[in-house]
Amino acid sequence: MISYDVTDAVATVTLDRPDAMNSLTAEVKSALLDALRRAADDPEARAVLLTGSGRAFCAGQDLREHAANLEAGRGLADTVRAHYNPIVELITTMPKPVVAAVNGVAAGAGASLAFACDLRVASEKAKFAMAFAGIGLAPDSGASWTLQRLVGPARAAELLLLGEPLDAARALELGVVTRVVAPGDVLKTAQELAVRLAAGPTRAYAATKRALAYAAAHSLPEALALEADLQDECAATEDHLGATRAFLAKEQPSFRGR
Ligand code: T3D
Repeated sequence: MISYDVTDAVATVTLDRPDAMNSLTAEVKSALLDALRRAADDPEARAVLLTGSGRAFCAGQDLREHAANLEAGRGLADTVRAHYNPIVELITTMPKPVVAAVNGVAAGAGASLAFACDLRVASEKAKFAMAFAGIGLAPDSGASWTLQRLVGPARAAELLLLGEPLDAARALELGVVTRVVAPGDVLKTAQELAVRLAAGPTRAYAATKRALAYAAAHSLPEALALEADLQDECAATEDHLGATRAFLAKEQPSFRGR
């Protein structure tokens, strides 16, 4: 259901349930959380790639399991708190960059997963479907937070209330995705981006993620204070010293993530 592989310092986590468009059962969500925890803790991995197998990235909640829960009187079976929230918190806070290779449709919580990543490479055939309202639900898995930061509050309201799918070209225009490429090039392009990030200053990237998340919900003086602390931390890294020396020697820096 979920595969995990580390190559060239990139941990690739693949949703592997193509017959159901990689939709998310409780079992898949637990396995996804485990794989993301493994990637976050893996000293061999300095960047993470999240993708789906087959023609979809992820169709969101498995609606067959969801219907069974509703019919049995279990409601949502607490999956938002137990699964979706920790998955999204982990993607957004893990101290390494996470790239989504959006190989096909990303719907509901599947779109939210892509929005939670730091960068998104999409297939020309991908689309983002804010499918929540279509089945009488409100956004979850962070879409209320991430989407408006990507496109602004007015567009986020439009996308979430009207639920009209966003094709890849429009997603690029609105800044939802970093790059749009031919379907056969999605994984390769996302891997190249992830490999590039994995060869970068991992601790500075971690600090950048923290600074961006913090600044989104704090005042300028508070953001400045955290920037100063994080810059002290970065300044004490081997990578910073090495890159500064490399600059002065007119050489390319070589980052080790330390
Ligand atoms: O506990 C909670 O539920 C709370 C959390 C909620 C978070 C959410 O994610 S809510 C949103 C849930 N997702 C959706 O509403 C999306 C439903 N799917 C679709 O709208 C469409 O299937 C797609 C836009 C994703 C793709 O459309 P299309 O035309 O390319 O494919 P299709 O023919 O509709 O689907 C192909 C198969 O995948 C089909 O199965 P079949 O008939 O071949 O056996 C379809 O039922 C299945 N499938 C697609 N999405 C889901 C799914 N099966 C289970 N769950 C799905 N989400």
